[in-house]
Amino acid sequence: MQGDRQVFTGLSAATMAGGAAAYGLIGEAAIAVSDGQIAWVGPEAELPLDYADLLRTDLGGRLVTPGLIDCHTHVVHGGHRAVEFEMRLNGASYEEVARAGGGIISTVKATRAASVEALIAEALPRVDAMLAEGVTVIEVKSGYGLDRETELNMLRAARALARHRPVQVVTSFLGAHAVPAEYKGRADAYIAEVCLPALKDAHAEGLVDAVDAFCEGIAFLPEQLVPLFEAARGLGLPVKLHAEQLSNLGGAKLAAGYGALSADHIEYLDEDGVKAMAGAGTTAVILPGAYYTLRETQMPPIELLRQNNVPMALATDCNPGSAPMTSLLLAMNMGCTLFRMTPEEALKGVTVTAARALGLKDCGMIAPGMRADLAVWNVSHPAELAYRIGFNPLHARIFGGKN
Ligand code: DI6
Ligand code: FE
Repeated sequence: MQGDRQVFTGLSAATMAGGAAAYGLIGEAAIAVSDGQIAWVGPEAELPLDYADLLRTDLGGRLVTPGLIDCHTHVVHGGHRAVEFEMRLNGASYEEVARAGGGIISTVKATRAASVEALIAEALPRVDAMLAEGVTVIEVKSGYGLDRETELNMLRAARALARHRPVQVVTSFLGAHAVPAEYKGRADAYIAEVCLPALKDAHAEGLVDAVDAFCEGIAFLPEQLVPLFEAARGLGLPVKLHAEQLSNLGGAKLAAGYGALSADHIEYLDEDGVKAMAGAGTTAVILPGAYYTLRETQMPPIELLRQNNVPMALATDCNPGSAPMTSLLLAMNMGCTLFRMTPEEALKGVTVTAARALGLKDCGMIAPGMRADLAVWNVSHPAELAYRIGFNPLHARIFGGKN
């Protein structure tokens, strides 16, 4: 690294910081970095004298965006479900897969069997794939433990990722992801006896940044989540929700009532839910990788979200069941091709709006005072980032001013 204060020149900057130009684009720009933060950004010709003598790096005309933010992942988990994927493609029914020990329960088994060290080691290659595409912030959920100790271990592993790699990790407690076999048919008891005590302990250990849950017929009904959201409120933790993924149970509305940061998936969200989110300032997190993997046909209500000014983020949902995906660039492409989002909405969705979905105020834009998280791309136009399929044009990744 080249010192604490430096200037990048010879670049165009998709600042994502608003303004008249699409992408907040500034051509022939310069970015001054000081103490890990962005000190100045603007046309190179207007670089203030204060920065004129600093070490300069010419980026050869490349595009610079904020570092990308993957705001919804289950990147920490044990094992994989490729065999189940293969069984299904060979004609096995859902029941046969379940009888052979497949589904979410198989991931719970593998995750419970793994040590914290093993969970970290399994997650790191997936994290590396994300970082290789310019990701500088990753949200990581628990939710494959479904017992106190394993839920805490998943969050400990998530926190440790930020000690192994130059990346910010934001955690979500997802104890209410599924009802474990030992509580089958007793979801309320599971919440009271396992989820709430585990949340309290995880919070006391500093492991929780937000509380998430899966609101669905196969998981938890809205009224079953009230005690969890009340507990989150009591602890001063923000909430978010996997809502309206497979059916409309009014989850997004419940979450909005608690001032949720985000409602995620939302394929089956209706206008009522959109309006509730708009009123609460809740961000929509769009997850096209799960839609694709499940061969869903119900699209999230993109146009309604637009009309109601609900900001849309995009994420991988990286998980072993419905989205074995680590590419945020591919999520951008899918958001455009499958859901007709624009390339600018897609780039906002993995930068400024993703930061908002996580309640982060110091990243997601190239603007003074933001942490100097930057992605430098071998592309000339920002739309190229969502346009290409399976091609990674990253030239360099800078986290907190360091590459
Ligand atoms: N929604 C999903 O699509 C995943 N979890 C969730 O809440 C599925 C997780 C899995 O199958 O492992
Ligand atoms: Fe998810």
